[in-house]
Amino acid sequence: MKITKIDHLGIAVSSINDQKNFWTDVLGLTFEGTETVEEQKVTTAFLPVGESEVELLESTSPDGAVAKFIEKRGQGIQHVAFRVENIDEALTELKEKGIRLIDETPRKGAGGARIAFLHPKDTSGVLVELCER
Ligand code: CMX
Repeated sequence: MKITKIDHLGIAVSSINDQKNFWTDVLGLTFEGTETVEEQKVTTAFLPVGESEVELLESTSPDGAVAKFIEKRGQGIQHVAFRVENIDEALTELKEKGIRLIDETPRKGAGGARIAFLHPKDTSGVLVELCER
């Protein structure tokens, strides 16, 4: 498995509209609009930072992963996403190594990426996303 970079940090927010000022006006990152990913029950906003990005995540439903995360822990880093060269190979390898896969096969993420999540119980408590673009 080859990880090439941190693709993005996923940050759960109660409202992209209410929270984006810090990331844009204060930090000076560029807001490039939003995209809703129904399958993940989120609206996302990517803000590029060098070769990586910050992804603001707003839930579209009270039973979505991001809504549950905010309910339990409040706003904050919800996942770390690593860019991989070949997500199918990576998932096969991780499964062989006994890592619990939330997604056995890749799903479609924002920006047309192929994504899959690993269970935080097997990853030092950090929800890890693999992402192939
Ligand atoms: N980071 C770290 N730990 C997390 C977590 C997160 N984001 N979300 C949940 N957990 C922990 C919980 O605290 C809990 O730990 P304890 O048992 O010690 O309390 C454990 O994982 C299980 O949590 P749960 O409440 O029983 O399970 P949930 O129903 O909340 O599901 C998870 C957790 C990770 C399986 C679910 O959120 C998931 O499938 N996530 C992947 C999809 C996703 O996050 N989509 C949103 C982003 C989409 C995008 O970027 O496009």
